[in-house]
Amino acid sequence: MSGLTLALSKGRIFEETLPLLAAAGIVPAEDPETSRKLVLATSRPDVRIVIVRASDVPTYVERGAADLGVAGRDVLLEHGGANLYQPVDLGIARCRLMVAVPARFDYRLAVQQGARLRVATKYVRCAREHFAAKGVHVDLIKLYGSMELAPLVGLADAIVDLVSSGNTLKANHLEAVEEIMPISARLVVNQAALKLQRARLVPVIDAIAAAVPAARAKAA
Ligand code: PRT
Ligand code: MG
Repeated sequence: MSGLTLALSKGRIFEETLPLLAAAGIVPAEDPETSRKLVLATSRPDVRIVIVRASDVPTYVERGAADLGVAGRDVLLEHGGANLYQPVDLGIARCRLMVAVPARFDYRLAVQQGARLRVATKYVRCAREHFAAKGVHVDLIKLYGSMELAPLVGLADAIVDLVSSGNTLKANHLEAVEEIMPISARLVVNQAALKLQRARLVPVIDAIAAAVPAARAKAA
């Protein structure tokens, strides 16, 4: 392939990446929310966008099916992402990975007493590292979504999930009790493509990186 393929997920990543792409002269020809197409042409004949699940972006880029992509730090940490070049923190799709419990559950006391906690999460890897570093014993329960439900039905004592406004926790009578890490989305680039497509890739990476401060100021 002589052109560039960019992997993006629908929703907040796509929306928040748009102004950064525009700075690199890349404007998608269609909106993935309304079109059902998975391959989108752009204003640049040498750049196309593929629409994939957020958690699949590292796989597409690592294996060279896409030359570059945008993925959350959460997704990259869970995936591993060791073979991906990660040149730019885009500062978009910001949130925090947090431990949350039902309002009636005394997390600090349970930790102090050395209780074994049942923790439901999609972020098993990050959760395991966090609790191991704290010396807290946990049974991790892998879920693929709606973690907030788990404590409500007695499946878990706590959850590890992404929080942005906090409204989802509040609506389910949960409280954030600990921050594991701040999250934002990163630009990820295939390492072989960086060598073979250098002349095309580097100006795109540089233009995106240059647009980050303005996008951040707007989001703040
Ligand atoms: O939705 P799908 O299953 O296809 O995949 P996904 O959930 O991984 O994708 P998407 O598009 O929802 O999220 C893409 C990326 O956005 C994530 O990988 C994060 O890096 C980032 N991001 C930023 C978030 C949030 N903010 C966020 N609030 N991802 C998810 N959420 C969810 C959170 O899991 C919880 O259910 O929103 C809910 C909490 O939001 P508040 O505002 O109520 O606190
Ligand atoms: Mg989602």
